[in-house]
Amino acid sequence: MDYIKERFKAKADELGADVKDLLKQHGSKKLDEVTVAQTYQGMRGVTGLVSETSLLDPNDGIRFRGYSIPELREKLPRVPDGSEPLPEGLFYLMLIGELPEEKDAQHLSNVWGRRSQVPRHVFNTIDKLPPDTHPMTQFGIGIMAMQTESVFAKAYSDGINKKEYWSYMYEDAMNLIARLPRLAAYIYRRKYKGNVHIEPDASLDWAGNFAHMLGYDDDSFRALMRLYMTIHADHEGGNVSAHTVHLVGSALSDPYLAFASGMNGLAGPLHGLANQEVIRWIQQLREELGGGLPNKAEIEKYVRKTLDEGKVVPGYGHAVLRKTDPRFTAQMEFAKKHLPDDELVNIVWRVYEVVPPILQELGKVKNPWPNVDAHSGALLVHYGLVEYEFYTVLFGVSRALGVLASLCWDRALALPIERPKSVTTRWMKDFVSGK
Ligand code: AMX
Repeated sequence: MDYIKERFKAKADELGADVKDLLKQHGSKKLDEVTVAQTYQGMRGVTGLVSETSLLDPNDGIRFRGYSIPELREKLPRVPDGSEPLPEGLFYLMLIGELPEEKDAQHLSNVWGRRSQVPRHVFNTIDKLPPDTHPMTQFGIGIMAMQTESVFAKAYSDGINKKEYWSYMYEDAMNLIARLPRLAAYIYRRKYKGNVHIEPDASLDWAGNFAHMLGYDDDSFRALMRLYMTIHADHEGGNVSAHTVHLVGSALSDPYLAFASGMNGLAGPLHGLANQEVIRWIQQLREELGGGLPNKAEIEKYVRKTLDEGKVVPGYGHAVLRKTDPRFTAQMEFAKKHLPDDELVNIVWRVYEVVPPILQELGKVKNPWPNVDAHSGALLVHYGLVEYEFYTVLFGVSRALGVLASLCWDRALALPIERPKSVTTRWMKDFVSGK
């Protein structure tokens, strides 16, 4: 057995025993109380899920196994002379719960490189779609087409002991992560680069090779891709994409089916699609003003117009966060180092000065600060990746790391099928009137 898989199994056995103990001793202890409002309003603030890979603090932002984004940028392995962490290292951290050594990240690069072959029929399926199909739709269909490769689905249909589920799920998760960059690059090159494809470079790391297959071989773009793939990977368990993968996986749907479902959630404009919306929104602002760097008064007018039209300001707000997203800050730091004079990036920074007080003024927006999506598009545009409809696919490739590591944990801990209770408004009215 691969040594990382063995380590995972040992950690899972250990935690499994802890969980058993926890349930035996404290299983009936109350964690929370649920209000009528929470039931109607997206279950906000209800603690009802376990996700081992990361934990979100409303003020400090995301921590992956206890490590913040600035800490990860310092402590995770990098390529020689590299400035940004390797996502392989983050995956190891989320899966095993300990910081990896360089050789562990390298090992994952090699394993994923070896497993990265995408079957021909997946490309053939994508080729049948109208070229203007949204890249996220193509991505979801491509993942579904790849489900033919699920070792879990095959083993389950052959008949396996439930104690072995985790092992097949793990194999599927590793294969899927390995293949996603190739699939995503295929979709990009087919739609935007005349269907001319670039062969993988086996000497590169997972994110570096992804950048290469997309057609961007600049060193700082590769660094950006490593950072991008790291910071978008996980945001605890309740966000739409992570929760969906967990929910669908709980029915023992294999990782291809579960992950494709999560990607359909990521494709929503209030979730992952916000990154494309941000760039579209800024481009419209520029068009209205005839180009150039808008001043603060012009931005303010545009923001107010957006709100008056009953629209949200994309890239701002969050269901859990209550401060500027550290993923926004990490990208801002990257931009200050690599592209401080870029005009679009400077617009993003100026928007950051203007939007929060306006949203605060509304009195209802719980978090007026920028989230991850407010910055990512401007960085990509700088390097020439201007096709903003593709941005959520990049987010999705990264998100695979967190949600699939989590799915491995779900099966290793033998979590049951998820099935919360729902009620009707009739039931609710009877309940509040004491009937
Ligand atoms: N612009 C305008 N209004 C906003 C707003 C924004 N950026 N963020 C929140 N609001 C509004 C809500 O629409 C809601 O209005 P309503 O009562 O009239 O329906 C009110 O403020 C209260 O909302 P909230 O409790 O602060 O937020 P939420 O938890 O319901 O929603 C989110 C969170 C992210 C969907 C919301 O802030 C939003 O729509 N933001 C813009 C889209 C975006 O950037 N999404 C990406 C989030 C990160 C990610 O998943 N990738």
